[in-house]
Amino acid sequence: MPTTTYNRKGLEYVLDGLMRRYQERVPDVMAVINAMIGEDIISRPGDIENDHIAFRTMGVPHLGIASLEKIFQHFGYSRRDPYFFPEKKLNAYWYSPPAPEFPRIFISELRVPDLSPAAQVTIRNYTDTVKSDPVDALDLDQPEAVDQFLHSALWQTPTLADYQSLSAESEYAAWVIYNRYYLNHFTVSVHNLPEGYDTIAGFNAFLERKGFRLNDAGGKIKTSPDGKLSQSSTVAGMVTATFAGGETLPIAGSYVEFAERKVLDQFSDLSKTAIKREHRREGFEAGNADKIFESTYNTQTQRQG
Ligand code: OOG
Ligand code: NI
Repeated sequence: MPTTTYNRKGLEYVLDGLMRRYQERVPDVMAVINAMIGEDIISRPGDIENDHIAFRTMGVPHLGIASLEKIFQHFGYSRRDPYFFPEKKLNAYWYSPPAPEFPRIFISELRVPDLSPAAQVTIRNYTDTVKSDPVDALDLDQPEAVDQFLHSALWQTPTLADYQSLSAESEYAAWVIYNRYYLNHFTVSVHNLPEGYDTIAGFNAFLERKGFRLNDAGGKIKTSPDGKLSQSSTVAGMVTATFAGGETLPIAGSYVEFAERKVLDQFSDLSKTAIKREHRREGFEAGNADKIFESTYNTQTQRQG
């Protein structure tokens, strides 16, 4: 790992700002944390290891991954492996943090040119007002400015009709046109939790006992082919969206994810206390991610039972 110099305080400020808005919008965040405290799994919210956070973006000129990634690269993050989701028409990368106490970041992007001409026009009607990369105009050494940027509108509030027509073709497109850079999820690392809660199977059982609804696309546990990365997630709660004409509609907001990274075979003889992040399975898995995206899709949010 190269040594990087980065603004640690600034990064903490930006991540705290993201988490604060996310907690306010997503009741499941505090509900999960409080359930963990109530069950003595942790004693305070700060005990949770955040495996990663995730953003969604529009792949159009001046926006998308190429724009948003610059913020996190400035704070010492490094771009890692690419992922491609042909059916959902998405690209993604993950980013490793400058120090292991910070979360990884997963940024995806809608492949707008792959959509129908009509959907492209609808999206470009909003995003074409952005004439240059807004991140280039930001002073990245001012964490307050970055925090503001991540929570302000990049384009006009969509109309209900545009939201609905986009949603019919790409639920991801509809999610981004309304929700923008709001945090899509944070992720509780389960492998360092007390026994019984330190596997996705055990943690899911706890969550369901507490009444949380889990995304069941591809099964409630998504596991990589190497068997070393297992993930699950809640179904996104609904937020009341207010559209350009003043109409309101409950739409999918954000969700909470859970991840278990197993120790790599070459470190299998390490004692439990010697195991650090670098000894565990890194990165992401396209097959898992493909199903996790559906945490905000109608097939999950409108599911009965
Ligand atoms: C991201 C879905 C993928 C993961 O950990 O693989 C993901 C999203 O829903 O935007 O988070
Ligand atoms: Ni994730």
